[in-house]
Amino acid sequence: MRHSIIAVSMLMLMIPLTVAADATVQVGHNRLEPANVTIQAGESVTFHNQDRMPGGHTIVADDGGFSSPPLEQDGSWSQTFESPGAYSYHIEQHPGAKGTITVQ
Ligand SMILES: [Cu+2]
Repeated sequence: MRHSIIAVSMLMLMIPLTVAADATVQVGHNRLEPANVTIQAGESVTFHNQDRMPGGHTIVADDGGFSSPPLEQDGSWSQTFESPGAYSYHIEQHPGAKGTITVQ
């Protein structure tokens, strides 16, 4: 009995970890690592800004479909993608830093 309570408690602790980030992109000056990621519909991508930038780094969809707030150094932001497709994006402050999120 005690063991099953412990097992259930451990499962409940694991749930937030499994729904957190399905893919993570590291963001920096003119840098996205990896720039291209593939996820399943309903999963999310977390962008983590590593570099200090006046005003922060902003992640924006090329078509304006999504946009992050300005990310300070060590700031993170997640976007969930419900519909399959290819989503092109870039860093607003570094337009040459481009990537694609493929949702299957
Ligand atoms: Cu920068």
